[in-house]
Amino acid sequence: MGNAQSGGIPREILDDLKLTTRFSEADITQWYDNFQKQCPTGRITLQQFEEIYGKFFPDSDAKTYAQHVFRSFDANDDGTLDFQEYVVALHMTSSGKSTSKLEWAFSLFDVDKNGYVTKSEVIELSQALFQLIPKEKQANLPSDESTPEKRAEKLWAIFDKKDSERIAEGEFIQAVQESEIALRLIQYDHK
Ligand SMILES: [Ca+2]
Ligand SMILES: [Ca+2]
Repeated sequence: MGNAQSGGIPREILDDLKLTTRFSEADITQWYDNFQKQCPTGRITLQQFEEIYGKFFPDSDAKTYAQHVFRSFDANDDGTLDFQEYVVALHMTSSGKSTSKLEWAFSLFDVDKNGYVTKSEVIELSQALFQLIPKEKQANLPSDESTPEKRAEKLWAIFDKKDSERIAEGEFIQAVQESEIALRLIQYDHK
């Protein structure tokens, strides 16, 4: 039963990742092989991570967003991610609204990791997300979503907080679960 080593990835890691991310065995195995080639040390640096994001977003500027994503997964702040952290990062950044994805989205917005999201953090992430949108798409956005600042205002209004207030994780998750607009504003959808 399941002793086969697919492409060198330890079975335990493969099973664990299949369970957490629902990615297919074939995809994970393929990424593992690529990861081993690109990162022989078994760890990916911020710079490599930015390069991968750059390939995902050839028509926009993903660098700032990539830095935020990296920060949110580099729990021990050592400037590297291992393969499992890397795949979970890919999974979390794909669109969706499961609780685990929204918990992660909260940690993405909580730039200073103090357990709350302030309006200035919302503005900071709105700017990073906006840079992911290709220029020609930016031109066609609705007028109340056409700049990072407007998008931050719109999102903050859904959170129903004063400018000086902050939002806790539970409130953040609830607001996004109840509002398709909020969900759309906290993530970039390739469609
Ligand atoms: Ca780390
Ligand atoms: Ca914070």
